Amino acid sequence: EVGFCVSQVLLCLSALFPVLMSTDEVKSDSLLARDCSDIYASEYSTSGVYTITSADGAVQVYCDVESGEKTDRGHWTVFLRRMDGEVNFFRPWESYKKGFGNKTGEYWLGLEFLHQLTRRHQYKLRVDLEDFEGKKVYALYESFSVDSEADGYKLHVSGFVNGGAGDSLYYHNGMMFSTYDKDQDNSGSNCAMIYFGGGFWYNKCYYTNPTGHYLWENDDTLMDTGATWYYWKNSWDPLKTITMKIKRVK
Ligand SMILES: [Ca+2]
Repeated sequence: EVGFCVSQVLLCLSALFPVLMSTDEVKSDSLLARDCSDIYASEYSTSGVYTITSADGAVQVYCDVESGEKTDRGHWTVFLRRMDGEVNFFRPWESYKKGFGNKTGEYWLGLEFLHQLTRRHQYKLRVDLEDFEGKKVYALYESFSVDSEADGYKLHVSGFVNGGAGDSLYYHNGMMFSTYDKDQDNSGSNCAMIYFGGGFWYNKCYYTNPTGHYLWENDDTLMDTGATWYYWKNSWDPLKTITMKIKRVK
């Protein structure tokens, strides 16, 4: 809450003393932006890493300005990116809570961040997929939110729109988040452990595993443990790229 309060105070101060605190002195983008929508409104025109303010202070995040149809383009705050296997996603609860990885490459932004954003505003979710042949599809969910840690960071998604990917998240709706060291899934065993998964809203266990073991090619001899989205091709084949991104709904 501290970071949020600080930005509110500065907003008030700058309103009261516009001469003393000109907007130039306030690093407005980093201080006032709470997601990529706010940055879009001011200066940005290319996808890339931007600084925004979370409840815990400044956070770097990848903003996507390209995805979407003409009337719905950009403004996406990316919270998961898999693209080359350079980051290890087999990580404990604390990592998934706080976030990890490389903002210019693969990363997980953090469950607490997702909760803090989606408790205040309504968000939609877009999942972009690419296979090893370069084919791209997506899935859109008109509503997306994540409960508090006390409630297991439970996932809520609804309003599916098919961009060719099919709906693999219906099976995960209403699930709590699980990691290898915090089993809140519906399986008698531990989904993150048995499938070498990272962290996810595992059920018993999954129809998508975007934090799964990264595989560099589609090889039938490999086990079905890859970063996958079953309902695209009704297969467990690993995908080359998976990104999950959210956008504030006005
Ligand atoms: Ca279990």
